[in-house]
Amino acid sequence: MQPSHTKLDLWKPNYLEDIHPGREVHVRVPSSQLYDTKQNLQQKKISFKVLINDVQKLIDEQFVSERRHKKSLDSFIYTKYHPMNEIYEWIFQIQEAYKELVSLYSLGSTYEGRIIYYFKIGLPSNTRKKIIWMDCGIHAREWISVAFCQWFIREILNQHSRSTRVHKALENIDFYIVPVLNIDGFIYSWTTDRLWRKSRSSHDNGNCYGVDLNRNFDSHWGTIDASKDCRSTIFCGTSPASEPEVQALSQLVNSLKSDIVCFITMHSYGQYILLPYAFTKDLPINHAEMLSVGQTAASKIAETHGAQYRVGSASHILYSASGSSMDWAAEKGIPFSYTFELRDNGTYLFFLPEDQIQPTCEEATAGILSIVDYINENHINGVSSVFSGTLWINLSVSLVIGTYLSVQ
Ligand code: 0X9
Ligand code: ZN
Ligand code: ZN
Repeated sequence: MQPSHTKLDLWKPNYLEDIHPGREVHVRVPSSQLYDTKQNLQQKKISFKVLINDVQKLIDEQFVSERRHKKSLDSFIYTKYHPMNEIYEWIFQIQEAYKELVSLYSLGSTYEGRIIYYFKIGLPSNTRKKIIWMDCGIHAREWISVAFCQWFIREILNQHSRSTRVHKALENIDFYIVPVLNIDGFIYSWTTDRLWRKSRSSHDNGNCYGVDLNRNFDSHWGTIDASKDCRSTIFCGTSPASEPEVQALSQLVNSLKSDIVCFITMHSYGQYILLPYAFTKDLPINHAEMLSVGQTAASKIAETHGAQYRVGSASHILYSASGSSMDWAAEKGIPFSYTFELRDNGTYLFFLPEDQIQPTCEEATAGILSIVDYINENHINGVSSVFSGTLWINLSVSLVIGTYLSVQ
C-alpha cells in the first residue's frame, strides 16, 4: 500500500514535536482518507480508536442546539456568573426590552478590539440632568463586580415602575453604567487564567501582557503601589492612560464632568466602601459629607444581610495606591467618588460562590440606593429653590416654633 501524504489535522498535542512514544495522539482524518489511514495504522501495528465518528455532524448539532437554547431576557439567571458572550447578548436584550429608559452606547474598544458598551439609564427630562457613574469589571478576576452591574441595572429598571424612590431618582438622574470595562481580561479569566487581574495589552515584544487599569489613570501615575515592570500584576502601563480602556473611560467622563455628581467603581473583595484619596492621606474638602453618606450606605448594607463593610479614605483604612480611577475622578472635582470592594472578607477571595451573588448584590444595591437618595435629595432635587419664597418662610416659621417649644 502506498503511504498517503495527506496532511492530517492534529488536535492533541498541538505540535508534531510533542508527539512521544506511549502517549495518545488525537487527529482528525478527512473521510476520503479514512480507509487508507486505517490500513496504514493496522500495518504498523499502531492501535487506534474512533473518538468522534462525524465531526461536522457534531458541530452542526451544537450550533442548532445553541441557537435553540438562545435564552430570553426573562430567563436570564442573575445568580450565576456569565461569560462575555452571554453578557453581550444580555446587553442587547436589555436595550430592546427597556427602550423608554435605556440607551446603549459604545465607550470605545479594548486592546483586542472588542466594543466596550455603556448604558445611559434615566427618564427623559426638559432640564439638564445630573449623572451618577458606575463601572464594573475593571479587574478581570473580580467576577462579582460584573454580576453586580447586571443585578443593579435590572433592579433600577424593574423598580422604576414600583418604587417612587427609584422613579424619582430616574427623573433627576441619568445613570451611566459600564457593565464590563476590562473585557479582554475578563474573557482571559474565563478561558485561560481565572486569577488574571489586568488587561491584555502586549508589552516587551510580547514577553508579558496586561496593565492594571486601576493604576493607569492620570492621578500621581506610577508612584505608589504601582510597578513599571510589565510582569507585575500592578503594572501601571507605559504612561498615564496608555491603555485604550482607560482612554475611553477618561474621555467620556471628561466630557460629562460638570454633570457627574457621583463616581462609583465596583471591585472585590474585602467589604469596603473606600473614599479618596487612595494616593495621599490628605482628604477632599467634602470628606466629612462623603464619609457620612458612605457610613449610611454601610448601615443599609448591614441591615440587609448583616455583612459588615468598613468605610473610610482608602489610604487610611486599606493602602495607598497611585493611578486609581477614584482619585482621578475626585481630583476632577466630581463631588462624590467611591470604590466599592464587595464580598467576601477573605474566605473565598475572588471565587465568591454563586450562592452569595444574590445577598451580595442585594446589600450593595441597598447601600448604593441610599447614596443615590442622599444625592437626589441634597444635591439635586429642588436644592437651588429651597431658600426661595414660601419654602424659606415655612422653614423660618418651623424654626421659630421649634425654638419656642424648646424654651418652655
Ligand atoms: O488596589 C486596587 O486597585 C483596589 N483594590 S482591588 O483589590 N480590587 O484591586 C483598591 C483601589 C482603591 N485604592 C486603594 N486602596 N489605594
Ligand atoms: Zn415611569
Ligand atoms: Zn479591583
